[in-house]
Amino acid sequence: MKLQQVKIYHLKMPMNFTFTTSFGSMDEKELLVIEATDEDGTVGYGECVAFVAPWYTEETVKTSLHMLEDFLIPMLLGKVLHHPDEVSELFSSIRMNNMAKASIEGAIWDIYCQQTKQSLAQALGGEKTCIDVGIAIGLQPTKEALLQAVKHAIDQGYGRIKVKIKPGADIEVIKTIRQVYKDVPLMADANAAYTLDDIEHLQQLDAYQLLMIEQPLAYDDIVEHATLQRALKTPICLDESIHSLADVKRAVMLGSCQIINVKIGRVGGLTEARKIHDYCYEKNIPIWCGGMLEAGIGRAHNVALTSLPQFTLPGDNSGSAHYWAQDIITPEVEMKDGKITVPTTPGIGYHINKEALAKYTISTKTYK
Ligand code: OSB
Ligand code: MG
Repeated sequence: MKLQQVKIYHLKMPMNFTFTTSFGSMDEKELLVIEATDEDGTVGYGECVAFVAPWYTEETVKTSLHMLEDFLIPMLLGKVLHHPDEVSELFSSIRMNNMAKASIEGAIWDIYCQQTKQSLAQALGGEKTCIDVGIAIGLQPTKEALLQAVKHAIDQGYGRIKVKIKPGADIEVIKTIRQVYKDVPLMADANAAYTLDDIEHLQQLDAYQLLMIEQPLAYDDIVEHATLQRALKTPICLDESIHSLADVKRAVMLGSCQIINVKIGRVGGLTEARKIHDYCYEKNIPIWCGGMLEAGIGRAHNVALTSLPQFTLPGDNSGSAHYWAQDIITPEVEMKDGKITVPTTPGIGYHINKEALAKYTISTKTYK
């Protein structure tokens, strides 16, 4: 492989719903689509999952553009690569900026898979033919809206419900759902909204058989989560705190969590995500694939990654139609009876819908 050209599409896509977390609300998504062309003409696609504002991690759409344009793309153009695993090694001299790194690494994985005539799932070592998926429900304005959203999700077939919580909208939220749905696999995501002062408060969640509580404490903490985990029966799952396999090892060493949420963008790409998978497989630590409200390309990468065996818990990878009036891939990612079929055709397994891509594009830039 030798990259000859990279084209970045900057998209703005209206969402089907307003997504509210402990930080604030979103009803549209800006994202970058990375179109990389090899010297042999093979074209691969990646998606940058960073948001416009740095509320989840430090990255934004603009910082990603900057990193891609000024550092990452120049490192890759004209460089001979034998395997996509070499990309993260090449990028190791650049600190963090994992979503930017992952976006172009993903496009290179796509090229590699097409050239070697294998699906992305297969190239990563995926075994499942279909994956179980869950849904993430944002904070709702009323109890009625919350129950309505949960009912809709269950009716659609989602096998695991995640709800966002924050101080003032936590125990009641979970209690409201549990009173109606006694057995539904349920979990809560706090997006770093609590501190160790809330230990006793959070212990109330132990009464509701939650699968886990995701990222209760600070976005950059691994140490205090160990204290909280010792005080809770409910398993802790780390999301924001995990940027690498090294972070996973630290969390395991300290007992900061029992479950890991793996996001390709947050950990810097598929190669690092697979390393985390392999480590957790060995240690028998349950993992699942998190979501970043992806458009189709990022979603396709998530589906492929989730086909690996240690992704034993349903991820936040709902079907395209949940998020978008029209996705940018064809066919769209389809969820049926709580499952998504893993594609077997070479590459990411979906085609780019050029018309939809053009419709949502607000600017493009080409690098050669
Ligand atoms: O914390 O997992 C999170 C969305 C954006 C940023 C962070 C998170 C989320 C989700 C939604 O929970 C997952 C999805 O449906 O893509
Ligand atoms: Mg989360």
